Amino acid sequence: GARRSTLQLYCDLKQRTRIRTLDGTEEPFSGLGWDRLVPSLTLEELRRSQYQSCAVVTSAGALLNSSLGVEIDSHDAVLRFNAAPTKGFERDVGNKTTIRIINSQVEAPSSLYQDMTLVVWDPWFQKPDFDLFSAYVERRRVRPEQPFYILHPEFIWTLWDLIQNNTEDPIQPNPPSSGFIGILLMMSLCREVSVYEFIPSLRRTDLCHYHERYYDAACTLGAYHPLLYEKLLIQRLNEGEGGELRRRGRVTLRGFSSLQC
Ligand code: NCC
Repeated sequence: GARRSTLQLYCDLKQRTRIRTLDGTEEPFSGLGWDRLVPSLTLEELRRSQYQSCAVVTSAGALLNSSLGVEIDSHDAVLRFNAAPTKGFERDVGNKTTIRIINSQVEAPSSLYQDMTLVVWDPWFQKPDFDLFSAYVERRRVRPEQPFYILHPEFIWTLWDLIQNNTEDPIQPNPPSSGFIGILLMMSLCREVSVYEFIPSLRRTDLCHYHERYYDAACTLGAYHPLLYEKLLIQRLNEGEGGELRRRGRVTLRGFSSLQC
């Protein structure tokens, strides 16, 4: 079919992306008193006034030797993933972390996760891939002041539908990567979003993460997650100049609140 215009694509994403976190009102959580366990403000209420500019920092090896740290930290809010550190890598990735998204496989109690909003996800509630609930309850008890959310699986699968609906090939029936989830989250919370090394720059490399010596091209291209299709979709939304993508690995996206649909 004819390729839809970029604005139509943006508006489709805006219309269908509704951040949903576990609010404790559904069974079995309500029976366990989770409506009192979850933070009283939802993730969106937490940020009632939108951030002006946000950075999404992937964990890609191509960030190494990028010297992007100062640029990344200049954003109002910075999103990072899983166990990706800043300490020792400040020059390349900065050191500000406003929100961290972790998949349920990643252990929560860690000094990496202090002083920020934490968001954990798992594709299933009935039978989660990993038991995230006990760790969640424990952390809410110990640090009730820290905003900590569990994304609703329905939100995760809505994002999967978005990717499939904008892709001609049938994509694998596995959840999107944390990276894609994070990008859509920040498009909901910010007026403009800079995404770093999701679409590889000239520094593209098989180095999986900037912080460890492990080489696997699947980290960048995908195997389990429909990562390649996520990237093709995000590339279509890029409003930045080609040079920014090639040299800095930066894609510039509009936040949903800046769109008139
Ligand atoms: O590797 P990961 O992802 O933590 O990376 C976070 C996000 O950055 C983008 N990325 C990463 C590396 C790379 N070379 N290119 C990239 O574009 C991706 O968008 C990615 O989502 C995950 O999505 O949660 C994932 O988590 C890891 C792992 O569980 C955690 O790192 C543990 O700390 C998964 N790896 C394994 O399970 C072995 C990975 O598949 C997905």
